[in-house]
Amino acid sequence: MVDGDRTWSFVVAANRLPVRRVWEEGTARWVPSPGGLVSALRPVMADNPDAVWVGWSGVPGPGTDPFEMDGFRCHPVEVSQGELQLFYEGFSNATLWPLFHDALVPPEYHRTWWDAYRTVNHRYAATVAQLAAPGATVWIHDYHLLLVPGLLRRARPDLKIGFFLHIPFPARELYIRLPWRTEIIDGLLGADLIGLQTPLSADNFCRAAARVTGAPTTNKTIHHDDRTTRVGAFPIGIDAQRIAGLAADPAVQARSTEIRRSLGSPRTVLLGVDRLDYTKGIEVRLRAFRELLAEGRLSADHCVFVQIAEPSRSQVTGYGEVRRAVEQLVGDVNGNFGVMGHPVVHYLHQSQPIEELVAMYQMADVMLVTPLRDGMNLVAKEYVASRPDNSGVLVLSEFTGAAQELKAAELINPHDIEGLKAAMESAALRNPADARSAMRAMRRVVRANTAQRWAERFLDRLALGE
Ligand code: GDG
Repeated sequence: MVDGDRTWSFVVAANRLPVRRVWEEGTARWVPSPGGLVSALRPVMADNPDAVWVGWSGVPGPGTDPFEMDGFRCHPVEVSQGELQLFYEGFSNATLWPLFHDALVPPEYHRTWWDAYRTVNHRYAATVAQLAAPGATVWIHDYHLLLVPGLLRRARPDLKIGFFLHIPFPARELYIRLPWRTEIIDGLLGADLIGLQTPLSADNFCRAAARVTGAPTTNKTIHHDDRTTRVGAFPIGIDAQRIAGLAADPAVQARSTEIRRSLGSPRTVLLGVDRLDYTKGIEVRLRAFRELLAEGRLSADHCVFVQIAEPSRSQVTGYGEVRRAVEQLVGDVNGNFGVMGHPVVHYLHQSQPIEELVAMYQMADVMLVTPLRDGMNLVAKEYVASRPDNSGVLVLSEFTGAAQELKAAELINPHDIEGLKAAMESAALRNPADARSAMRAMRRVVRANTAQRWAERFLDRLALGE
């Protein structure tokens, strides 16, 4: 039990808590919710008696009392079923998500969604204001909570406020379509430090802020309302040690061998691992694969393509469509190129535990990460961290944050299908020795910029105040 009336010197606020509520045989319990953010913040949160995490439990309806789980002190925020539809599925995932990903599907603008977004952001800000000790540091995360820095600044001018955006910030010309563009920029400018995944996103944000507020922006600082907000690129990393540990685990290795055998021990395994999201470019890579098979440049006798598509946001516009398109392509490729008992594409629309993902990373010769737009893409980094023998080829979209760091990957433009096909073909036929130096270079990057380092760099800069 955690004392709900006490205050804390370090507060993290994110849409979700680091744990989620599950119901088994009529009883509810909390289970850890693995993910990049949780492992990044573990070193600065877990077992720090003065740190608390504010977020939603994942279950709509009345909140529960604060509690401690897996070393994290958690303070749940209530989100109702109606708010879930308007704030989460609506404004967060059908307005902001598509707009911030280059309007890959048309963003929808509804005033009722915006009202709910404001209400929920007010609730988060009020909760944090009540929990933060005098002069505390607060770190707010992602596009669900863009108004919280400003609301909090007004309520608690004494706080040090950091904000990190996990998704891209779009070009100014796109951003200014948003009917509430001024309110959102004002909200963000309540922070002392705003972190983005890439220098391009940081530039985009500064330009949008200058356009909307008319405030002078110099060298990644914005002066507005007698305050200065600093803006910087802080590319997120992964818990490389944990992934490497799993890759070295004999049980995971055995599973990897078993999966490959179950695929018919093909010469080349190509792999995609994504949330089933229209930003991830799953269709593009399937179409490229189909053409390579049709042109005889790759052969179904030697190649197998495995696509893991984690179910995601099935109620939101655009997600049903991408699922149907992907499943139709899988059926088409298998119908035309598979043989009885040996499909050429293996497709799972199921969530997989990280151990299973690492076993797949280990058995894949070619990893296909082809998003049309992605803030970072942790899957690319996890693949690299799972290849201790330096084998394997990463085909990586230029439009991911990861491409800024993993320059030795086989970089592709996912809009250029001929270029993508050429990269997939050469990756599938690559001499393993040629691939080794690229993988070695990428492994150095992934090991140097871990999630833990990312959190330290952000928090150090926030503490410095310059
Ligand atoms: C957003 C931004 C940014 C676990 N089980 C499955 C699964 N996981 C884990 C993966 C990986 C994570 O989920 C997915 O992270 P990504 O970065 O690839 O993608 P998003 O979910 O879109 O994350 C992104 C990230 O925030 C962090 O800042 O990099 O740009 O969009 O750790 O191991 N993943 C999949 N299936 C599973 O069953 N696909």
